[in-house]
Amino acid sequence: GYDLWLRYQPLPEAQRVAVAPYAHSVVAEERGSDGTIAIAAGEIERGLAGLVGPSDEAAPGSGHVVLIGTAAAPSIAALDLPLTTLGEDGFVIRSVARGGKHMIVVAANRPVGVLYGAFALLRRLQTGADVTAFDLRETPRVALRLLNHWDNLDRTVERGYAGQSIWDWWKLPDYADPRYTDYARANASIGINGAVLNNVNARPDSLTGPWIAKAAKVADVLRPYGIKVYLSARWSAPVELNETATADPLDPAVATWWKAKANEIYRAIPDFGGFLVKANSEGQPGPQDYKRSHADGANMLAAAVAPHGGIVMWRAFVYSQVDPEDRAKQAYSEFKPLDGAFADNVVLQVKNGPIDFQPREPFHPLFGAMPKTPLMIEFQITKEYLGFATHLAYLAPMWEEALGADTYAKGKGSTVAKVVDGSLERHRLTGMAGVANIGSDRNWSGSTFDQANWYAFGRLAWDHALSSEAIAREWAAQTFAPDPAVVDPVVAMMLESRQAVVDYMTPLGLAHLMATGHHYGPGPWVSDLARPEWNPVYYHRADREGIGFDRTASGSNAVAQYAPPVARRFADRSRVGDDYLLWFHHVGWDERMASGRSLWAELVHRYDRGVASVADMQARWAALEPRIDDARFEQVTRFLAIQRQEATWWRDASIAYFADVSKRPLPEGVRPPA
Ligand code: GCW
Repeated sequence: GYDLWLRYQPLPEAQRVAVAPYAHSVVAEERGSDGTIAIAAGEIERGLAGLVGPSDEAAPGSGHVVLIGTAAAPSIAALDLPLTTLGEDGFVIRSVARGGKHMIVVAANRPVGVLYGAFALLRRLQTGADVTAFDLRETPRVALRLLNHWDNLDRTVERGYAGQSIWDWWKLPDYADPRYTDYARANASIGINGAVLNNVNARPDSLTGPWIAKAAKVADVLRPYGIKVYLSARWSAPVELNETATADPLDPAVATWWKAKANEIYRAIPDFGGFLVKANSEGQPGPQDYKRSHADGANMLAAAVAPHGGIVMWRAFVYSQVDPEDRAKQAYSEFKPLDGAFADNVVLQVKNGPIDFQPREPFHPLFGAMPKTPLMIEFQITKEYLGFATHLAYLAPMWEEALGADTYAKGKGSTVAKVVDGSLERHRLTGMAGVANIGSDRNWSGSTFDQANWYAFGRLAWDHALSSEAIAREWAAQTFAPDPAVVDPVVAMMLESRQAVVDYMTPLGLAHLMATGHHYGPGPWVSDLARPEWNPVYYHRADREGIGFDRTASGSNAVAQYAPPVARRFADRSRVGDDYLLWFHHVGWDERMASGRSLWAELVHRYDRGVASVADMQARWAALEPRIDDARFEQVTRFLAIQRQEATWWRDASIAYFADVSKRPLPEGVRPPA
């Protein structure tokens, strides 16, 4: 599992023979002068050697070559390729025939584009491309394609299920684990170009000299792969380090401190990306502690990094007692009035949904609501609320759903994706952030199938128009084998997996029913936590009559935060659809659903369906035994067994609880847990 999707196993015979003549003829004129080009050339050689294996056809002298480089390479310049429209990161791949000889050309404006092209070439070869027919042009849809590590300085990882942090802070900066290079390579292969190294629940120490030196060493390793380093900043750092008396953003001493701090960081890391900030949320300090706004805070930090070309990513994940009526409304209430108040190098980082990375949420109402402010989307790759590393849940369908949601901000077709990629309001500062699921486990992500979520995040950040199915197919072909007998069933499992989790954990628009703190396993009955919005009962609102959170005008009216056509649909019990029904409505247990069942019967049906999906995944996987190596086959088999048991636990515990609240009889076959 360590090799991820970069295994480069021998191709099927017919294709192997076609690719072999190129295997020893990579021409890269800038190889000696540019580290990134050298990496790209080396990657193609390594990849082709694996895909072709030892073979006669691979003997040098075939005359076929792979030619890579930027326009600074004479052979590339001579081809007169249309590079100008490729921007900073785009690339072209062309098959060119010259006198019976064939060339595959990978060209870009910058070396990193060539590196992306190299990985794209290898990916295409593993998914059946014809070597003589390349005519490909790709540019990424967003500028910032970032991983957010919630990694603490003691190497624990908040919501991490794949072992310790890969950043070995103790040995840095004197020793850089070779794993950092493998990390960079894997990320470059999917177009990731930035990493926030430390947790958004940040410590002040991470901004002190010794830690800056450690981050600088990591930055040195990641740089040739086109990956910039960013840091999470703790708002109160200057006070906690005893260097200022206050953290008030309008106090000149505070602004001066951050300027000096930025200068210090840029001396060590000249291409430092900037800061990520979680402020006034879940106990993190922030400008509101000084009666200043999020904009006051973000702009002060932005001024400190602006001279160096840095940015500030200010998170919109805030909730406190301000809006006790409905937590889902708070971010919009706080940020919407600040539209237009942020500096040019500030981008708001908004989670896909208004609560918190639930298995299914409607899109966040801030998307489309702040036209003057660039908005990044934040997804959680690590599966805090979807069964940690053991449950199989492929998340691309969830992200696809969020990106495809129509905000109607400028009429029909104003999708979240268009807000995020800047095309709706012509923003240039665009991006997607994914909370990493990477740790020091041998397989990086805690399970084989969780590698697919890392992969899919990168691919969607590169091109949100890719379908979750297409991404699953690529991943399965590279990770297991490019054989339909493997790819088809694996992809089928992946595509049903997320809905399965929704069904057995939070069906019909329910949310936040997980057990307290760790969020693993069911806890819909919990009602005694200090803050109302920490309790699952706050979210499901089940009583004798019905279940669901009324967010229409008769309730919290959260629907009013959406553009009118969306608000009308969500508020309309007959048009909202089953998936978001109980998110927006409190519905009587006996009311009829689209299926013709009563709500109670539908709820039970969904829980059952979720468990049945897991059984289905088990059967599909079992049939793959002859085609998958023992180690991975065995681990997935055992994890699916855990998932089956726990899906049943979720179903039985949830139904038993809701049966008790609603005073309905327990359906047959449901065993209330002890
Ligand atoms: O999902 C919640 C998590 C917290 C996390 C927070 C956030 C980093 O339970 O662990 O803190 O979101 O996104 O800030």
